[in-house]
Amino acid sequence: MTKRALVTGITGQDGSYLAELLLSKGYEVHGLIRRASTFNTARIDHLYTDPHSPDAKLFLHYGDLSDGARLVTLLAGIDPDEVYNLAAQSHVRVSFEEPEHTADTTGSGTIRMLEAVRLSGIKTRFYQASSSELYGATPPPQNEDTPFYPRSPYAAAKLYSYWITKNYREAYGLFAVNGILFNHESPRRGETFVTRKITRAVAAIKAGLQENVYMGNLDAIRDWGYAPEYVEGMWRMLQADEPNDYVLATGVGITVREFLQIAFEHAGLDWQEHVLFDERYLRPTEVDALIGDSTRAREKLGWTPTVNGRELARLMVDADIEALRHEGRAWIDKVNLQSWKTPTVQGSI
Ligand code: NAP
Ligand code: G4F
Repeated sequence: MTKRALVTGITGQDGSYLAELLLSKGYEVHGLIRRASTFNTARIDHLYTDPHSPDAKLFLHYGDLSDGARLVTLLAGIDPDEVYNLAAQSHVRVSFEEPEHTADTTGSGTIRMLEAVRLSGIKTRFYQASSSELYGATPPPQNEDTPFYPRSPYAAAKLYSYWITKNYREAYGLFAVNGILFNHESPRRGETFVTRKITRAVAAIKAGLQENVYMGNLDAIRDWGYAPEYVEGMWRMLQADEPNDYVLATGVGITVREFLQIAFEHAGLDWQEHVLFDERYLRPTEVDALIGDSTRAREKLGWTPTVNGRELARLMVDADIEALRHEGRAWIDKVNLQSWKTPTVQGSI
């Protein structure tokens, strides 16, 4: 029997890798996408085939986590074996500027999905994209027993989602799990998250297209892993005999400063000659240090990460230098629209 999965957030970094993984395992994959005035499917275009073809395995459906009725209709129609709820306003800094929207999408969106599962009467397994941001001010190492202390509207919204997922597991016997994922990156990472912002800047500076990059707090420590390995962990959580919550992390924490240093050095550049400070990239409340202990996932799921932050910096610089070489003018134009060159173009992200 072909398994069916529904992925919300399929157009995002993780959604695209998860769709690839599920298709490679023979799943029929359904993705929720938002209607936009321009195409927003660049990360999954390579997976898409004409839905009229008998070989089609990937199907996209318009919808939004703010529209509960639509979610019920979709779930009832698709009747998936597995649901991966990855959709969210996922940017921490932006959540301070759009706290209400973040609460609606990143928080209430989860209860809409869970209610859609319950009201549609389907039998499915449910993955919730929880986050190491939940730990916030609690010092590392952090594991499943570490107390939460959220430090942003984003983290507070994810805290609600974490608990409501657990509640539906206990109240309704739903096979629902929280993946408490530490930061994970890739060449597909959104351009305004710090790793990608740095590696794109390195590529542009190396090519002589810009001189500087403006950054915020360089002292923050993050446990950066590789996104394709983390979506494998998500899938493993839904294959377990019993539902449980799991941390996914490498256990290696490095500062933003060290990531910068490695990324610039990899391209033969000195970061101190190109990095400037702009307070707009600071957060009203910062998360100083996240370093995860993923013993439970390693022991119970056999999940083992192989790429840490230092290796990622080099991998992502190589990918951005190659992308610039390959896409040429189009990539440069995209660079020019981003905030690091002309900080007035965009908001404080
Ligand atoms: P991402 O690249 O920002 O992708 C977010 C996805 O959510 C996009 O597909 C986006 O659609 C969709 N989305 C946003 N608002 C929506 C709405 N109202 N209705 C429907 N879809 C909506 O995020 P990611 O890095 O792949 O992360 C995936 C999930 O894991 C997120 O929930 C994130 O908070 C969580 N997480 C991420 C990390 C990490 O380090 N990456 C760590 C822990 C947890 P558009 O493409 O149309 O914008
Ligand atoms: O890359 P970031 O924006 O990621 P952050 O805030 O850690 O959140 C990411 O990981 C979470 C998991 O822990 C996810 F839940 C969330 O969805 C997202 O994927 O910032 C990382 C660090 C922060 O301490 C920030 O203050 O980098 C620091 N930073 C310094 N300068 C900067 C900048 N961050 C950004 N985005 N831009 C800067 O110029």
